[in-house]
Amino acid sequence: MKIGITCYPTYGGSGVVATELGKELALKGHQVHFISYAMPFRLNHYIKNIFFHEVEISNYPLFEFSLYSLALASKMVEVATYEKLDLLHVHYAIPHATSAYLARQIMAKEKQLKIITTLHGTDITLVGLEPSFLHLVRFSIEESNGVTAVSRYLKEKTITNYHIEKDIEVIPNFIDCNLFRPVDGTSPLKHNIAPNGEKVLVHVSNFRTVKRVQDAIKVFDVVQKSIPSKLVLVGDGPDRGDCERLSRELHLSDKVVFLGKQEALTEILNCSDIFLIPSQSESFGLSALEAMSCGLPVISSSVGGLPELVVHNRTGFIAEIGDIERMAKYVLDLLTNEKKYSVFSQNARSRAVDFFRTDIVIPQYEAYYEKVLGG
Ligand code: GMT
Repeated sequence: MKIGITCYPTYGGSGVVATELGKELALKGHQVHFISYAMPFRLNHYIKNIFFHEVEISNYPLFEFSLYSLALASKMVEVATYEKLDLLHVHYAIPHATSAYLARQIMAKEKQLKIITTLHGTDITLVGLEPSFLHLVRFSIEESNGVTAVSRYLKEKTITNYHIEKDIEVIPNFIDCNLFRPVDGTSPLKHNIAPNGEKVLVHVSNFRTVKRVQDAIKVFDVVQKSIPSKLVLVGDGPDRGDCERLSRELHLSDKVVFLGKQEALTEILNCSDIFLIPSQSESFGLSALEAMSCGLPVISSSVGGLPELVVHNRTGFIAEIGDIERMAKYVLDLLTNEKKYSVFSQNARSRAVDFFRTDIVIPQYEAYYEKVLGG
């Protein structure tokens, strides 16, 4: 198949999923054309069957506000026409699904371009609900030829929030279990972070308010009072300054390590013992899946799609949003019981391998493409 993929190219789960999907499809012989304003960050080397088409944005003085959605639609038309695309698969509804709809309308006389929209999270649960976007998002979803959501939770939310009548297919996020895997032995990074054999808690996110990174710091504060430990925070975003301030206020500056955006995630995860994801909203929790695949038990909040990923009392623990004491208790429970920790660690890895492995999930997308193209 010839597939056009549009996503946000910067750090963020939806871009990661879209890029990894494109890479896997290309490996299977499909031709994949990424259409976005920049090269997706995980596409950092040449890969056979993958092409990138940059959306150029005109900065004519009259256009005080960027016309990205329109420029994207134009590029979609151009690529779909000249590369003879079978379908456009857009990730994150706003504005990608709307641009794709426009592209399809422009091409309607020459070609029946099919559009698949994958819903990821805040496009449905937060941004899309803003009055200025609600009608647009609803329309763009209804007009897509196919719609997928990354969890059952997100599917239900979409149906209730937008009164969607269209059928939505749940296709979960996936993980390359050969890349994200437990690695034995101590790395120089581990020695650097925890020179005295401290336990390591880790959190990875884009530091937006919905991630509640401050809760991770507060959980760690309780934990470090009982056992020698460190907290590694990976990523960057709007709440980072507040998190740094909180660490200083709690006198944790020498125990909380801010690593910023990192690409060597597997190495960092393999230096860590427990993954924290105390989010206020999380439609899936790809970062938690990456950690589980490396054998890390996950302590999460009970929101969104997290309970579809984390199995309470088996691969980790789930607590109410903001219940710092309980989350800390769960962390301590695992870190002070080696046998239990090891069982949870193996369970976490098995769950990633048994349910979310790339070669289980990618065929679901291929089958869905076939279905939409045949429909
Ligand atoms: O919706 C967002 O916050 C953005 C999006 C992203 O680009 O990071 O994240 C969402 O998509 C990920 C990939 O499907 C999911 O793993 C995240 O749970 C989801 N984020 C939220 O729901 C907050």
